[in-house]
Amino acid sequence: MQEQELNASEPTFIAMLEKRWQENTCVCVGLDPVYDRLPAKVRQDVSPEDAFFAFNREIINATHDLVCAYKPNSAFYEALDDAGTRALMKTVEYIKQTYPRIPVILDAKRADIGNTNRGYVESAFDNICADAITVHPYLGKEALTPFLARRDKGIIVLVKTSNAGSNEFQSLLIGNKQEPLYQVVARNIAQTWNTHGNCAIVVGATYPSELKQVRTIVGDIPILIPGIGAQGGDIEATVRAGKDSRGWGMIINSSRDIIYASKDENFAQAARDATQKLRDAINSYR
Ligand code: OMP
Repeated sequence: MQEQELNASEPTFIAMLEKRWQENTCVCVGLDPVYDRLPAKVRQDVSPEDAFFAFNREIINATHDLVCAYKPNSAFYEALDDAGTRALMKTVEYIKQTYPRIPVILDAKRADIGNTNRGYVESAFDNICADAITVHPYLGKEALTPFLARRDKGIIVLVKTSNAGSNEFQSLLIGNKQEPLYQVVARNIAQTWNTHGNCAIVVGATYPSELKQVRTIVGDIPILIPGIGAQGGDIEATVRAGKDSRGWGMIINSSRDIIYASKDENFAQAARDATQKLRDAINSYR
């Protein structure tokens, strides 16, 4: 596998993230638009593609100074077919051109055999131009090598997901030590996958005690934490369990609670208010 050389003039995903944390924000806004939920004003007289893009642009313009990252989830764009893919690409391009210091996480939860992963890598990083991608660990490090070789990008691996049924596999006790699988995944990432310092992991805010365990295992590796807001994760418990040794290290995502804070014409201002409230609450517990 050809290793990607670092371009000194282009900051890595992790470097971009560190800068945003220094600006006192751990909030990630999830750009997860659903056509029927968009304000009528945004949908009026335009194609679904333009409606998605206009909605995202308004949310981004209203929140850019408050966030450490944006996270579009590809499912919401794939649901619109080609038009959705174009809206996703326009959204990432808009962030890159207008707010180039804000990293974009493509939430696509990819991973296949190594050869196939080359296609995912090209799509996410060279076509869509995201700074990071979410992947699942099921096929192991060997298969993920095309992702891990991209030193410039963030490879964000699922460890303990926020959904109610995540225990089915992720908490199975395995090995001589009878450890939960998610802890073994976290340890492997910290000890053997992160040789280029480009890994991050995902732990849901709905599992604060697991989050605390994982933080102990992975040290200061960044943790993407979804599940605040619509899924009911508690902000105080999340921050106390998830912060790193410096008091940051978290990418705390909220999607629906922010982007649908209002369905009216004031939706962008409402998204800003919700983002600010979340940022301030997080900071009050750091
Ligand atoms: P809201 O529940 O609307 O805030 O959205 C959460 C976002 O985070 C969605 O895009 C989910 O797909 C994503 N997510 C989870 O909710 N749980 C996880 O365990 C992992 C993710 C993710 O990887 O971002």
